[in-house]
Amino acid sequence: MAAYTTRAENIMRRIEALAAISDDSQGVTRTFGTPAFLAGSALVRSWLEAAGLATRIDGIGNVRGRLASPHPAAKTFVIASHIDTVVNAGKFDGPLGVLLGLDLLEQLVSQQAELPFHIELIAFSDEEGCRFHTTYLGSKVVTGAFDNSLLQKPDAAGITLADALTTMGADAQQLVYDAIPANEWLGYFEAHIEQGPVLYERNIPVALVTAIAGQQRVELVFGGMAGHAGTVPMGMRQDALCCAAEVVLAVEEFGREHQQELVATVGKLDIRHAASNVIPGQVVCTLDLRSADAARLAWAYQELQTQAQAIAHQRNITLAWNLVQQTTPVTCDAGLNTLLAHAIADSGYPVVPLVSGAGHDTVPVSAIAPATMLFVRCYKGISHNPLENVELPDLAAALRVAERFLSKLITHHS
Ligand code: HGY
Ligand code: MN
Ligand code: MN
Repeated sequence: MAAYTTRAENIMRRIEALAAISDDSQGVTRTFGTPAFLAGSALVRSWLEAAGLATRIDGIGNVRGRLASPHPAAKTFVIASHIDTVVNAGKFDGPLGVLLGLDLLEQLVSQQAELPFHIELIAFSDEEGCRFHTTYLGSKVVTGAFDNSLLQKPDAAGITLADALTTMGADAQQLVYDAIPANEWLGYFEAHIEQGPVLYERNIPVALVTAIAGQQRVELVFGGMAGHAGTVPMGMRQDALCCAAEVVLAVEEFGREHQQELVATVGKLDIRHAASNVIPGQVVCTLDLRSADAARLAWAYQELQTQAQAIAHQRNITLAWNLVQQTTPVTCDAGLNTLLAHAIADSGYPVVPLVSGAGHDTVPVSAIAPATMLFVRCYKGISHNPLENVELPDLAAALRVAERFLSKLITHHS
């Protein structure tokens, strides 16, 4: 275990070095295409190059490193996670999976292992979807699921994704060639922090992910009537913010009522042309709705839309309900999960099956390839927060399990 601890210390140093690159002097923020994002990508690429991998940055900004098998016709096994972050993020959400994967490949290179399949390590460029509110841009390109209409999506400043790619020096016309054809995929492995409290509560370092919840992300635009705060009588107002506030509380109430099967969150709220002496005329907010059960997710989506429209109607406010993106719940591959479960057990840990409430790049990948995920304990399950933390022994444990898993996979295919 001492060797794994030493290797884990090296991974930790890299996680810290990447976390030091941020668009925000206070916290960790590297959203898609920003200067910090580009600097972070360049650093990760330099590590992949130093490891001896054939590296490139593709048309959507993914950093990719390939370790070829001597058998050209072999399939490709992808080890990946993401290096973009939310705003004021933690250090581990994404980079842990990329840099743990890099360590695995460094070992294979140093052993001059003859691989029965190619391995591609990918640092995906936009899992969080913070800038353009569409997740998985990087993994959708690699899986051939990228929708070119996304290129016209504007960010908050009106810059389209196509413009952002041009600024990054990326080539949107190249995207179709950046996919790994479906028939060339052998499978996919992602190590990721749990971002939930189960492993912390049960004092267990790792878990096996069995499924990933589906998501519906919605933009709600409330239209009222801006007015003078000093002259419009209370009974004559069409206050878009008070309407949005009632809907936000209704979302919370609905989520609490059905908390066994779903979660519902309003994470962003923007008062357009806000001023303290103006009755809010337009308010835009987001809804993030998730469930591991596809039918219940669809039902909850309709229920909340009906409730929100009724509140708006009763307040004489218009409501535009714009679905921004949705993903159905996915299940991880039984065969790969069996191998991973054996690797966990052989490493001396209990095999804990967990459903992920968080989305991951595993979601688009699972549409075309067998995929499996290893969860790593994080402090109190806190994530999307600077308090996010992983202890060195848990990182060493995850590395040991992941290396056992990869070794089993190589043996299985040799
Ligand atoms: O929002 C999520 O589930 C992930 O962190 N992108
Ligand atoms: Mn993540
Ligand atoms: Mn995240």
